[in-house]
Amino acid sequence: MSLVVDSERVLARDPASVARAISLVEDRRPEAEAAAIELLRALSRSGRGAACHRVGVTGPPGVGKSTLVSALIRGWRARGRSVGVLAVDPSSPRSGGALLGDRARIELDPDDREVFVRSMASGGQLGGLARAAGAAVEVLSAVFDVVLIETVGVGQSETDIEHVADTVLFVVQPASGDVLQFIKAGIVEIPDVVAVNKADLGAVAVRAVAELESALRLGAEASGRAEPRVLATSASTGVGIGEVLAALEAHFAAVVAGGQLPAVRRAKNAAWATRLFALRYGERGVDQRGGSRAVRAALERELAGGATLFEALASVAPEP
Ligand SMILES: Nc1nc2c(ncn2[C@@H]2O[C@H](COP(=O)(O)OP(=O)(O)O)[C@@H](O)[C@H]2O)c(=O)[nH]1
Ligand SMILES: [Mg+2]
Repeated sequence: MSLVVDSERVLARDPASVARAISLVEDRRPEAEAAAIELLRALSRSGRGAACHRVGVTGPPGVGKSTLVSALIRGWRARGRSVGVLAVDPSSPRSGGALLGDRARIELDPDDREVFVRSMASGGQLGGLARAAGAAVEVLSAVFDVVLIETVGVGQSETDIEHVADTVLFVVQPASGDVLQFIKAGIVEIPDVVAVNKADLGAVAVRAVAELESALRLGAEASGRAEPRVLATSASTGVGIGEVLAALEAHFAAVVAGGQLPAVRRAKNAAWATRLFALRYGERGVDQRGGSRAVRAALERELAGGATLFEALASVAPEP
């Protein structure tokens, strides 16, 4: 495969070019990294990623994330917005539910060029997000109005999503112990919106909404963060989808209106870059660059100077 991807064709939403762009940022060979940096720089010059709304969708396996994502895609398409989806599949075979890719192929219009769905293996990485997910999100952000990132969240490990998303939607299902697990695992500080899916299961869903609301209220009081909306949904019948969509958009609109978006994204990028640095160079690499805080400060400087994620990592790399 040629390593050159035409950024103009990516920006024009040519599906094959978008797919190749993501393959390029996933490619770990050094020569691919140079081409990926080139491409990300060209996409970033377009300035198009600035207005994109990046939505992370996470939660335990089998709760209906993919079904909900399909419904959200249809909702945004009905509003004339283009949607790129990155579904990060767990490498573990012990997962419930179908892969979004398969579902989307069945339920969405295959000729609609304004929707793009891509799966990525998480490689068993802690946090469930693939190593290349941040760069893939950068690619999709330059191309689509909305980017959805679906990841499987299992307990405490699922915190990386907030570094690549502007808005985090947490999905749970009633009567599965999810609610309790959610509270115990300290995930209460991550979501901006919570969907209690499978509300068609009845009273048990109503109870789960109430329990979550009180837990999240306490969490918000403790952390000073805004209290997330909790909404009952039935992704398979479409109940509550419009409300979730509105809540996601309201969260993003508030961040944009407050003028915090550029600063929030810079901080998230720096946190994500620091995670990637540690994954790539290990504890020894971090120590060699003066510890985690120094690494983060150096990466922050690079990113503030306009470097892409990969460029920042390359400039801060430890001596071989
Ligand atoms: N009863 C009910 N089942 C649902 C609902 N949403 C999804 N499901 C089912 O739950 C299973 C897992 O859904 P999926 O979207 O693959 O879950 P994921 O693993 O979280 O992505 C599938 O059999 C879905 O048909 C819902 O709102 N109500
Ligand atoms: Mg899924």
